[in-house]
Amino acid sequence: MAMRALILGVNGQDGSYLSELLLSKGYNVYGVIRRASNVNTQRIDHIFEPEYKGKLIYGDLADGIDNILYDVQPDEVYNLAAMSHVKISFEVPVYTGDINALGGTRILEGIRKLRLKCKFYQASSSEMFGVTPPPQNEKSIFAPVSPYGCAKLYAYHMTRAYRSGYGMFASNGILFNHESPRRGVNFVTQKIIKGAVRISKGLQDLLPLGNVLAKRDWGHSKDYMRAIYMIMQHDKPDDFVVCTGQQYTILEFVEKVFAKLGLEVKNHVVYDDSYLRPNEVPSLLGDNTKIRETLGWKPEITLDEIIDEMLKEELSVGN
Ligand code: NAP
Ligand code: G4F
Repeated sequence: MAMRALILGVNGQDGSYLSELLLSKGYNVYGVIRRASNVNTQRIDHIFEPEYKGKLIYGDLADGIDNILYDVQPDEVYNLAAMSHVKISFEVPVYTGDINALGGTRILEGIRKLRLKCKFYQASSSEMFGVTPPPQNEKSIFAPVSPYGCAKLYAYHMTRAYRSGYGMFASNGILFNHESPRRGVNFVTQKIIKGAVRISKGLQDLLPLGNVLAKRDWGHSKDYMRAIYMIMQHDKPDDFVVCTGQQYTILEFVEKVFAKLGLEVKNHVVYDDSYLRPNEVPSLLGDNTKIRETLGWKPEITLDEIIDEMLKEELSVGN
């Protein structure tokens, strides 16, 4: 019988790539979407229409999803749902805690109460390392400095607590930043790509950015969804850092994009302090030794290839 996967956050960047991966492996994929006042399934319409339409179920982590768990009876549950923007988490810290911290607990508790035998994956984040100096790995100290990072750390520890306390197959992937053409528009990579393309087409002159000296370890969402699938197929539940081990500043990312379009950074990029956060995570650079040696995973898509793919997609759409 086909395996049944339930994805929370199915219409997000990662949920869309994970759906494609699991369907290619013969899974029955069910996804939870929130009611929105406008269409919010653009990333997955090509996947779930028309034959999978019935497998998108309305739900919200604010509410709990026991009824969905009961109806779907999944073999694997992937919790990718979150208020995923770090800067915005400072504006809505309580809501961020409700969804990103307690949301995961609601799922874990639902699985436990319903006595389901399913595996559980929690989308943990390198933002949990906060101000801990790089390189960061599974043994590094967690020192989050944002409501987002603090909430994610709560869910990380609850996942471990349900694993040790109830013997559940519950694993964390601690993923560093990952991007793609499906990345949300207000994350820095997509903002730079869209801005640069608009500048190259004469539709915009300036690109305002905040702290361009922050450093990130960027991979591709597709590579990282392959990693979390491998984490879930491991012979035991465990926690893994997923990263490339390569680091760039935001400015270096801008320079790469602008060079590919023949643009001069100094003519267009301006500093705007409204994009600063109350606390910054200055330097993320992961060490992926554990997942490479234990599961044989390694990233396959380079940052230049990510930029090329994002640019190609952006240049192909009208602005
Ligand atoms: P994303 O594109 O922002 O997707 C987030 C998903 O969560 C969306 O489907 C969103 O639905 C859903 N969601 C938000 N609030 C919800 C709620 N209350 N109930 C149910 N669903 C809700 O984020 P992503 O980049 O795919 O990231 C996936 C997960 O990995 C997130 O948990 C994120 O925090 C984590 N993560 C991401 C990265 C990264 O670099 N991308 C790194 C580490 C960890 P709507 O469309 O309705 O908002
Ligand atoms: O693209 P960002 O908003 O991503 P951030 O804050 O690193 O968070 C992302 O990665 C986390 C993993 O570490 C995920 F858990 C989280 O869900 C999300 O996917 O910002 C990257 C950097 C920051 O240092 C920020 O201060 O870019 C800097 N930045 C400079 N100017 C900007 C801007 N960020 C945004 N979003 N917009 C700017 O104009």
